[in-house]
Amino acid sequence: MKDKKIITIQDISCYGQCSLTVALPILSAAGYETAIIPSAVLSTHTAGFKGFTFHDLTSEIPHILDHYKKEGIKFDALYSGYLGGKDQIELVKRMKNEVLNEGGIYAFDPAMADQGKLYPAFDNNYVNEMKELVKISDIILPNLTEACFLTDTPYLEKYDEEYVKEVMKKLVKMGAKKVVLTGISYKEDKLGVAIYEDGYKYYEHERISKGCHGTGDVYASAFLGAYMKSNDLFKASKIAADYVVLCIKNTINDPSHWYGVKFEPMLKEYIAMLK
Ligand code: PXL
Repeated sequence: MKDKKIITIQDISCYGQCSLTVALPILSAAGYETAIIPSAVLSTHTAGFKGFTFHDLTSEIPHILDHYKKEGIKFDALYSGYLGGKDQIELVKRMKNEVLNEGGIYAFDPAMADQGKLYPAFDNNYVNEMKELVKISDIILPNLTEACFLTDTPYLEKYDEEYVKEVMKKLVKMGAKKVVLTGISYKEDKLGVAIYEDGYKYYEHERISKGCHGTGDVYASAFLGAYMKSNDLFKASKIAADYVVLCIKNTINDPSHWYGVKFEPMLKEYIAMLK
């Protein structure tokens, strides 16, 4: 069987355990050749560090894509995460058209908001443009905040299954083929993933803490690695959730590690789950 290749576009936060520094090791551990397009280079992520640097790489991306087109370089999956700005949305569309193999998967992690708020770099204009990527996504992996922004739904802290189903249906109506909605909680001590494919499913697991930074990126990467092996949305969602729980458990007792999760020592458990 031909080995599968993935291309992912997201930022390099040089320090802080998110985006490419998380996606690349996890997808490599899952066994995939993974190419990267850095959307921007930052000294750190933007959630908690003061005075981070930001260098936008938008102008370089068309040249990279032109080169791939000439060389006939193509991939079995495209995974987009944190982008450097709204001009890159058009470039992600171009990537789907030009570097994704026929039958390849576009996995879209909106990576723009959490806990009811947009990340500092983004505004409503960006949200509106990001709706274009919902339309062309094979699998969208938002948290509830991102799903609410993308569907113009008021964000609620307490909600029921009907509310979650409604948000997911809106994403499907907009064009997303499958939805994996993370961080859904119906009970105080539980957290879970809501899945919408032919119908609604929910995988519930223990809640370890209020939440750690970077778990969205760990989740999306671990999900894609598992999904490309099994084509089973529920199974991949569960493996990714179980892995994130292990990573959080491995981190919470170290208060100095507030900026990300120590996912690396748990990679062997992730690999075992994939077997
Ligand atoms: O984990 C999402 C993320 C990725 N990249 C950068 C971020 C964030 C979240 O804050 O700031 C630069």
